[in-house]
Amino acid sequence: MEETDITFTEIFKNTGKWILIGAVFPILAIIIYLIFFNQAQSFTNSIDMIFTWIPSGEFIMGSPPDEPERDNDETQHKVIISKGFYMLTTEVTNAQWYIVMGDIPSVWKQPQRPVEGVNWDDIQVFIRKLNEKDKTAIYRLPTEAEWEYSCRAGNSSAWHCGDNDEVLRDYAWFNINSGFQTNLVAQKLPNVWGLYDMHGNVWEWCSDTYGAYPKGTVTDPTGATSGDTKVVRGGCWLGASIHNRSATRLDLSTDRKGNLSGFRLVAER
Ligand SMILES: [Ca+2]
Ligand SMILES: [Ca+2]
Repeated sequence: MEETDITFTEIFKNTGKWILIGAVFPILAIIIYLIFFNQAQSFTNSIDMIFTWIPSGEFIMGSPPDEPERDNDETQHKVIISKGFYMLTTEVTNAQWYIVMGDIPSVWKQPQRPVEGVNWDDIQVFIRKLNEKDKTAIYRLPTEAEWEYSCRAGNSSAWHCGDNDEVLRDYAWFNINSGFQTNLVAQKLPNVWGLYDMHGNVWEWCSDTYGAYPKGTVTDPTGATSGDTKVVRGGCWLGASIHNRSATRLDLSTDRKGNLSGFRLVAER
């Protein structure tokens, strides 16, 4: 018995060494891949928010002079988005707001409808609390440029799905099809980057102070340096298709709330 035990131990020592070497190399390879090559395409945080990766790039922000019903605050200029980021694939829902804030301020309170009845100041409180609660990422409102870049997803037409507002009905809730209320998020088709309801359902607050666009090319713009109002984007359930265009800009004071506006988040990690 004694001899057998010793022999077994010897064998284990030898093979164990090779098992160890065999195991270390794949683990090293995986670590190197994760550090240098992998940017996860999406992630879900602790309150079931699904974020998708938006790559860095550049685009023409604003609308061309011949776009029907455009506004004069949409002057085209080139914007460079120097860093990729994660964008929430849906508007923040009542369920997600409730988990963080403990109330549902919306007129339409179903869990999977977008939260509305929240102003820019309320959203700052939500973001601070979410950042305390969930350490998966750092959360903030998108800049107006990040919002339009994400909405267009490489498209320069009036809506991310083209210039025909008949087609828009498959992608957005607006006055033609909303039933004059918010609708559950992510029921319509997403844009090519996987984002739902960028047009319609609820207006989406951005971080920027509203002002005239800069002239010429800008990198990672963050809005006007002074002003009393913040930007909302994308239109809502009440608006006509022309008010839901990719380039449409509206501004509201930070304490303004109503059942037309909600928000989505950017995550950095
Ligand atoms: Ca929306
Ligand atoms: Ca405008």
